[in-house]
Amino acid sequence: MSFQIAVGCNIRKSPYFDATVADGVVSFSVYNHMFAPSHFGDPEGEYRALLDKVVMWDVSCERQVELAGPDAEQLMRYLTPRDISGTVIGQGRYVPMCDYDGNLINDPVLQKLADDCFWLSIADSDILLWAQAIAAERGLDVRVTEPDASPLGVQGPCADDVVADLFGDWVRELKYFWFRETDLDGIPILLARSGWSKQGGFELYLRDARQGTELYKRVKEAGVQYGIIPSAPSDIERIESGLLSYGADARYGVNPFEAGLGAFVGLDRDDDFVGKAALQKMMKEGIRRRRVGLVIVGDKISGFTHPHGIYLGEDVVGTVTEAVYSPRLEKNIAVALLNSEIADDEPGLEADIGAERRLAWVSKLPF
Ligand code: THG
Repeated sequence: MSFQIAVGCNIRKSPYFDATVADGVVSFSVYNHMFAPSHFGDPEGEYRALLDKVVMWDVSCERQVELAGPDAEQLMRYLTPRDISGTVIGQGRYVPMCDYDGNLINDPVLQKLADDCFWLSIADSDILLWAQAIAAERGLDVRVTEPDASPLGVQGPCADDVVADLFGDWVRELKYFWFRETDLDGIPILLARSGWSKQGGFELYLRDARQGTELYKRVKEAGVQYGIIPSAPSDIERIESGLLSYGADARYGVNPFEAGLGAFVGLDRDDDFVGKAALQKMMKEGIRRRRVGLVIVGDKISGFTHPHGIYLGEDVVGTVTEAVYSPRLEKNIAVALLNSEIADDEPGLEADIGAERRLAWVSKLPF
């Protein structure tokens, strides 16, 4: 393709924007109305560094939505089908969100900062407006705002060493999705054990956008001895690991059962939440399709830019939502939404990969 996206004022820039440009970012995507690095020129090398060493990535586009005030918890409970009771201050939770028809509209990570203050670290959709409207229409006493908080990810087997060198050995004890408010020589940070890979690591939520370049530099310097390189969330690793990419694998019209997030839907909750009646009905009626992994035969696939069909003969029986070549598995792997009546061992499936159809079979997620 021979076009570019203009770097204009209508799309927001991360506090790490200048630092990633200086570091040689080659490609951005747009996520939550913000430029988000997608690679630094060598996606496969970046993937290897994530598996073998450590990478850092700007995920400032995972914007925060803050719910603060006496009714914050009530609003939080209403916004997600997940039962969040028992969540304590300092703890995070994965909390998919639905619309009133039971469709998935986001899959944020919730963080409880205080009894009356929650953050939602959102995927790519406008939850700030949604939550503001629901709070106002329900007459709740809660302020819904975007705080000054921008996650910088440090992921990979050496992530603990890098982050411990910066903050101290206490970080090694932090449990998955738990966090602590701290600082790095005066740079205010919420430090969480989290991140969009299965290689382990942390996210440093910078709480002063003016200090993005400085924080980026400090993390990089601490990582040098461990071989850190700049990167971005890896499509290859996230597909191998079966992590959902809201926006790519599901956008409007996919429900959490289809998306494989049924475990996070608390249908037996006593209290009401957005989408409850619709989700109960879906549970009763069963789902039409489900998210699966696919192995696609043949040469290395590259550059999957939009969803394609899955065929059984001439019938379209699903959609491939993203496909990559996995160097670890030495196979083309994909995420797909497959019609429920197709069995896991169906031998005749073909995936459209753009220029041709190729034989494909279902594989469990994670690969
Ligand atoms: N960082 C931050 N916020 C985010 C993302 C991020 N918000 C949106 C999106 N990415 C959230 N997506 C996921 C998806 C899966 C997981 C975490 C974030 C995950 N899931 C565990 C798993 O699949 O095994 C299960 C979690 C659980 O059991 O509670 O880790 O990258 N800041």
